Amino acid sequence: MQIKALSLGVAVSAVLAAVSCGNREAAALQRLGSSEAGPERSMVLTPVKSGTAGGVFRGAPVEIVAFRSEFRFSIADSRDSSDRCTGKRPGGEGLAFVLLGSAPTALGAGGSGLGYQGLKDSIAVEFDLACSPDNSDPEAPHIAIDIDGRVSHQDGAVAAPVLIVDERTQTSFDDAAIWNAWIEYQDGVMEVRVARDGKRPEQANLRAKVPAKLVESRKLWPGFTAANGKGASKQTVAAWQSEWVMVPRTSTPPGPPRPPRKEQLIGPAF
Ligand SMILES: [Ca+2]
Repeated sequence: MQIKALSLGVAVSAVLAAVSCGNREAAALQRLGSSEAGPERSMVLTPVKSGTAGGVFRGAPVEIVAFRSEFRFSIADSRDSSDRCTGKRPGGEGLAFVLLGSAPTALGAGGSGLGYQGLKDSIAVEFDLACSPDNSDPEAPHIAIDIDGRVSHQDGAVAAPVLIVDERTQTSFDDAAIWNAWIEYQDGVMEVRVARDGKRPEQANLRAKVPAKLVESRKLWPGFTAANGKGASKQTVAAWQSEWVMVPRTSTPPGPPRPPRKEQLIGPAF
């Protein structure tokens, strides 16, 4: 609990210019907490230091009806353990892909809050490394969808957490390899896929109905948060590309649909 208190209200630390692909205007990235630019336009959300929390958000909002986002991430150099169950996996707490309904000015709670807990009016996909009994976490790395800054799987998640563990090797997305994640939203349904081999799985790992009002037809700041607890990992978003399906223009008669806005704000081209 001490870690959460320390991490609340971390102020904006910097605004980084970022190159966008195929856009009329360049978007910027807004950095929070411990995050820092890494090599090849990656973003290191947390260093290998316990108690740190970091985030990075699109500096300008999008107004969308649907989207696809793909990102590559790694969780490496794990030290000690943030896990408070029996498993004691080494490393930090994990990271979250966040869609925030207000301009990002501060991180949420760190530690088991992943830098997301307490960020109201939002929806997130968590990639949780450490079992946290107060959040009703399973004893293994898992993904889940959280809303309104609530990370407890009893009161916050919109679907049961899904374990991402290789049964044979017991490895997961904390194995220091590059993992890919695909997050897609359309018509009130969110799908999440993860893979270690870079190939988008046909079947979603997690598919859930989510409140459309948290995503559609409003100003939305997408980004990432991450945190370390007692243990620590270097948590990096190596690349991030998105296709935003923008809110249609209102005109009479209705004009042709707008093409999705494609952009890559982090990392080298996919
Ligand atoms: Ca956790």
